[in-house]
Amino acid sequence: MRNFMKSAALVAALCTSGTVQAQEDITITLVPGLTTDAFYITMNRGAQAAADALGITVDFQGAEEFDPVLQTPVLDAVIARGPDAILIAPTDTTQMIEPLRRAHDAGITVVTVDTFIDDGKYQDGAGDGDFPMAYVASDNVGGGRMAARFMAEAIGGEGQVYVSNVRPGISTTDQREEGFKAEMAENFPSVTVLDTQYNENDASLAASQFSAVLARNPDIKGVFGANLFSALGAGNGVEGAGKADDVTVIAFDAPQSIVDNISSGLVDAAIAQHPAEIGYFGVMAAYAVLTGNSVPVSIGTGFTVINAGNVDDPEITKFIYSE
Ligand code: T6T
Repeated sequence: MRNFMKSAALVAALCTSGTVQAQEDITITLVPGLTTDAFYITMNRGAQAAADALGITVDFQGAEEFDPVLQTPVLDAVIARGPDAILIAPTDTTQMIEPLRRAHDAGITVVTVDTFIDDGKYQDGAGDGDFPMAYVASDNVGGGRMAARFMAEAIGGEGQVYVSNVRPGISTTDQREEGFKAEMAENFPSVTVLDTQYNENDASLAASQFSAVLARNPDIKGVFGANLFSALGAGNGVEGAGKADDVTVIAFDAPQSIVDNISSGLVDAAIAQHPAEIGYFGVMAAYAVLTGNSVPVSIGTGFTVINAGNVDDPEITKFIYSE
């Protein structure tokens, strides 16, 4: 029955004499990494803008923590309701392949946003997780390289730094760390990158990890917070240790709290992703597939760097994430 209704929506969408037009019966569900993260709240804002433009329905269903064990039952419930497409930020590159295959097998179009499954190269005939139709995201390796360049410049090209990260197995944050380390190794050989500290998206843990790293390495020069919670925690840890004048914090992501830390001088720079763009183009990609059009298998979205020099510019602050 569900498949019949899906085909009816598709036929309606295709009978448009060659023009793309609103199809009120197309439904798409956006499944974020977690519902309470300003990054995904902003992504949903972009997704809703695209839904309004197309006259379709997009809903937002997710878990409260970034965890494949919690994301899977949410996804199963979404599959049972049978939307035409699922846009999802999978919370693990391998553990979310089989749950997402269930969506694909049910005839639901899968597009991944922000994070990917498998190797992230879809529709190339290789790998277990080849079935999503598109991946819409920031260039996370490139973003990690940018963070390394800002860090190296701020610390004078030498000294010890570390990456505060979430956990291995998340495509985005793995790639940011990879890019950060590659840039340091290739272009800043006098910077030593210490062992990564994994915080499970817990900013308090990230803050206490800074104290522990500082105790072992009193000359530590910098911390790269590889996502919102890592960066927030790193900044709090540096502040709590009274090291704001000595330790550089480079943040990935730009909620208001991190932007406030730029204004106060605690954080040197934040690499703001464009999550609204990810949501907007994710919906557009799914809609294109559902209406019989081809889509690029990979769609890259932009960054805006926020620092003390531009933190009050409205052209920049429009990229601060919604709360
Ligand atoms: O950095 C974003 C997102 O890109 C990443 O995949 C997970 O963490 C965030 O949601 C920020 O908390």
